[in-house]
Amino acid sequence: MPLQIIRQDITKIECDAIVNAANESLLGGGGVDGAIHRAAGPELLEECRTLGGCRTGEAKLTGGYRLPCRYVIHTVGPVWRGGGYGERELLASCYRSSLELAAEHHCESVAFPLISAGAYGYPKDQAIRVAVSVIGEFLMESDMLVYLVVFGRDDFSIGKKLFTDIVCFIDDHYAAAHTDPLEEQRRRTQCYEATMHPCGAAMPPPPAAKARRGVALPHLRRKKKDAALPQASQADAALPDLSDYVGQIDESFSTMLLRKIDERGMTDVQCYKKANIDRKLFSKIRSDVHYKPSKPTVLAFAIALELSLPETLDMLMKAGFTLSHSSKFDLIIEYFIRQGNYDIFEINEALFAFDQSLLGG
Ligand code: AR6
Repeated sequence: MPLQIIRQDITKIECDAIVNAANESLLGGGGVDGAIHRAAGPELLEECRTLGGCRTGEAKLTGGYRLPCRYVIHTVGPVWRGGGYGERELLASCYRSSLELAAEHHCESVAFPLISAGAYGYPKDQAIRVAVSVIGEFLMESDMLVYLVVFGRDDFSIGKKLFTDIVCFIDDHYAAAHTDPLEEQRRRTQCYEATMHPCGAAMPPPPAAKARRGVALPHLRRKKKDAALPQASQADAALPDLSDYVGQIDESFSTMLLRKIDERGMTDVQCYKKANIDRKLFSKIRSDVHYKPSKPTVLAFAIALELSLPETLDMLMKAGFTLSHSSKFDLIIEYFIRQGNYDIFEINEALFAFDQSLLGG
C-alpha cells in the first residue's frame, strides 16, 4: 500500500528516510526533533551544524547515523497563527520538498511525522488532511512507500461529525444486535422455540439451504425414500451433470476488475493509484485471472471505481467475500459507499479511528 498510516515511534521505523519536524536552526529541539537527535546520536547534530539552517517550507537531508534509516530529511513546518498566514501552503511545501528530496536520493520508503501538529500548533485534523492530500498527489506520479506516522491517539482524529455519524451507523446496524440484552433474550427464545417444535418435524431450512436446494449436485441427491425433502429431488432432476455445472463458472474477480476499469474509462494506473494499491500487486492481479485478493484489496478497488453497494457486493462475491453487519469494518465501508464518499484516504482515516485494518494492498 503506497500510503500507510501507522501509529509508532518514528525513530524505530526501518525505511530509507525519516522526516524530522525541525526548526529553522536545524540544531535540535523538543518533540519528534528531540527524539530523532537522541536516537541518532551526536553525529547528527554535527552534520546539521554544517547545513546553515533551513527556511520554513523547505527541506534538507543528512545521514541517519544510529537510526535504522539511511537518511533524515529535516523540514521546517509553519507555526500556526490562525490559518490566514499561508500556513497551509507552507505545510504542503514541507511534504512536497521532503518527498522530492527523498526521490532525488532514490528512497523507496519514507516516514513522516505530522509536521507542525505539535509545538507549532497546527490543528491536527487539518494537518493530517494536508499531509494525506500532498502525499496522495505525489504518489499519483511516483512509486514510493510513504508512512504517515501518528504518535498519540489524539494525533489522529477524524472530524467530530463524521465520527459521530459513523458511531450512529454502527450502533443502528451492529451494536443493537450484539449488545442489547433484550435483543439477545429475544434471539435465544426464538432459537429455543425453533428447536422445540411441537410436532417434532425438522426445523425449517435456513435461507442459504433453501437457495442451495435448486442447485444440489447429482451425487448428493437423496434417495426417494427420504421423504423429508421431496422438493429437493424434483429440483435436482433439472440439473446438468457436474462438469457442465462447473463449466458455468462465473467471471473472476480479475476479469470483473479489468472490465470495470474499461467501463469507467479509467487507465489501469489511475485505478490502482486511486485504490492506494501498489503496481506490483496490480500486475499480479492483471496477469492471473484466478488471483485471490484479500478483502481490503477488493474494497480498495471498489472504492477507486466508485462502485455502488450492489456492484461492490458483486465484486466481493467474485473473490468469495461479502459485507456483513456483524463487522465494524464492513459497516464503515458500507457507510461511506451509501454516502457516495469514495475518498479512500478519508475512509482509511475512519477505519484507523475505529481501530480497523485499512484498505489497500
Ligand atoms: N514519533 C512520531 N511522532 C512523534 C514523535 C515520535 N517519536 N514524537 C512526537 N511526535 P512536534 P512541530 C509527533 O512538536 O509541531 C521541536 O522543538 C507529535 O505528537 O515534534 O512541527 C522543533 O525543534 C506531533 O503530532 O513538531 C521545533 O521547534 C508531531 O510529531 C518544533 O518542535 C509533531 O510535533 C516543531 O514543532
